[in-house]
Amino acid sequence: MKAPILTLIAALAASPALATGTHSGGHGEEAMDMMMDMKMMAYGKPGKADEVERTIDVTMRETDDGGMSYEPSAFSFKQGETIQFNITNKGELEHEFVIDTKEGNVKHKEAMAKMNMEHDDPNSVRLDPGKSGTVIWAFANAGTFEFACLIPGHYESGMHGPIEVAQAETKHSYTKGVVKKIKADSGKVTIIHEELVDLEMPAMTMVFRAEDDIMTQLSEGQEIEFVAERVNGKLTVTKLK
Ligand SMILES: [Cu+2]
Repeated sequence: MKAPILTLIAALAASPALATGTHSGGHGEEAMDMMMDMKMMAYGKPGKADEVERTIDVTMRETDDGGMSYEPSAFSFKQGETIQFNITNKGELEHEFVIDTKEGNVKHKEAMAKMNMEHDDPNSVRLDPGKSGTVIWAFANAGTFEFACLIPGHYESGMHGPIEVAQAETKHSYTKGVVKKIKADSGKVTIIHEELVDLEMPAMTMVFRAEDDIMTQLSEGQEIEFVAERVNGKLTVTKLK
C-alpha cells in the first residue's frame, strides 16, 4: 500500500479548479507547482537542473556496529544555492534521503511508523540496495534543516544529519551623490545621486530618510558615497563612506 505523505497533492489534483482537458489522473504538474507555492517551504524548493551550483555524492549504508549512516553526515550551504545530491544506497536494506525541517521529519517519521508510507516528493528519494538517485534542491532560506531516512527505526539508527544554510550576505553597492538639502528635524536628506543599482533607479535627485547617526555626518554640498535601502518601504540612507 502506498499512501502519499502530502495528501494535499492528491486534494489539489482532484480539485475541480485544476481539472483540465488533458488531466489524466495522477499528479498534474500544475497541481504540483501550486502545492509548492502554497507550502512556501522553509527548507527551500525543488531545484532546477540548469541551476545546479554544486553536486554532492551521498552514500547510505548500514554500519558494522549495527547502525545506519549517511556519508557525508552533515552539510552546510549558502542561502540561494541549488544542490544536486547524487545518492547511492550501498547498504543491504532499502533507505531514503528526505530533506525537510527537523519538525517535518519527526512528523513524517511518526506517520510512517503507523502505516507503510513511501515518499514521492521532490525533496526525497527512496532507493533499493545498490540503486542510485538524485534530489535537486534549492536552499532558498537560511536556517538549520535536516536530511533523514524515515523508514521505521532508521532515523534512530543514525540516519539523519543537519543541513545548515547560512544567510546570504546582502551585497550593498555604494552610489555617489551630492547632498543638496538637509532637513534634520524631519530626518530627510535630498541627494543628487548616480544610478542606484540595488534599487534599480536611475540617476536623479531624491529625498531619502536617514537616522540621526547618518544625519550628523552629512552637510549640504558634501560629496558622498552612500548605500540606500528600503526600510519599512521608505528609501533610507543606511551607510556612508
Ligand atoms: Cu534507511
